[in-house]
Amino acid sequence: MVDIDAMAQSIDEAARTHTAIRQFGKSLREEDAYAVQAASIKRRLTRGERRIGMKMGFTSRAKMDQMGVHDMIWGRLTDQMLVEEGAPIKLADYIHPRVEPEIAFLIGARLQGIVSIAQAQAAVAAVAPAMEIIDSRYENFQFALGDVVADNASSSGVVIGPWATRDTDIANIGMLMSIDGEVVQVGSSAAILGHPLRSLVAAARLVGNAGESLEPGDIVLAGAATPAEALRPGCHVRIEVQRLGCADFSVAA
Ligand code: OOG
Ligand code: MG
Repeated sequence: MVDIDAMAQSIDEAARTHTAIRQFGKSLREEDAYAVQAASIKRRLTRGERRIGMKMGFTSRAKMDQMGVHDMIWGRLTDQMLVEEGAPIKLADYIHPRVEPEIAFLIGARLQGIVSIAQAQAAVAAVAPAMEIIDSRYENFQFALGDVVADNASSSGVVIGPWATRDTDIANIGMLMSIDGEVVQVGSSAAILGHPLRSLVAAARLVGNAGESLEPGDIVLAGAATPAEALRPGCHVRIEVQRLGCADFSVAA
């Protein structure tokens, strides 16, 4: 018997106290792992956090190869994860955080289930350059598929830049992430399933499988286009996305 609630509590505690835990390992099946994720998010919502959308994971080859997981996954975002520009984050609030370049969608109309790229695009209100701060709750930032799913796909922080109109062409735009002025990752939005909108199509299907939907006002992260980079004390991180502009945040010294 898998004790979903006990696992959810242990992951939630790990996140809350910034303390790494042992991996559950390969015996945790994907289906049970999503139940653990849902239960651990429920604990956060009970504490007063608000759901703001979802994130896709492992939608690029670069991310799959970096982490050794080759299945698409998803996680839930809450308002507590939003990082405001100009308010430095503290490393002490995390375990071993990393940052990665992303594209964010703002949902304008309900989207769920099997949809076409055109339908997905029509449901988008706006797109933005973004970064995700991921922080695995497992020792050494290592996990099997079930582990990372249970851990809400390592979701930890979200930085969103200015919103652009939904008809901005994002099929193949340059994405450049720099730390303290030095370029650390360069990629293209095309690395995300060939087109970031395909990630939104997958997002609609995956939340649909869970009996949920993407609602107006939701944020959806399409998944990183490049590998993630470790955060260091005092660093300043910037993402620059062609046609979409920039987003920034810093880490307290
Ligand atoms: C899991 C989350 C993957 C992405 O953008 O591919 C992800 C991890 O890498 O820890 O967020
Ligand atoms: Mg990500």
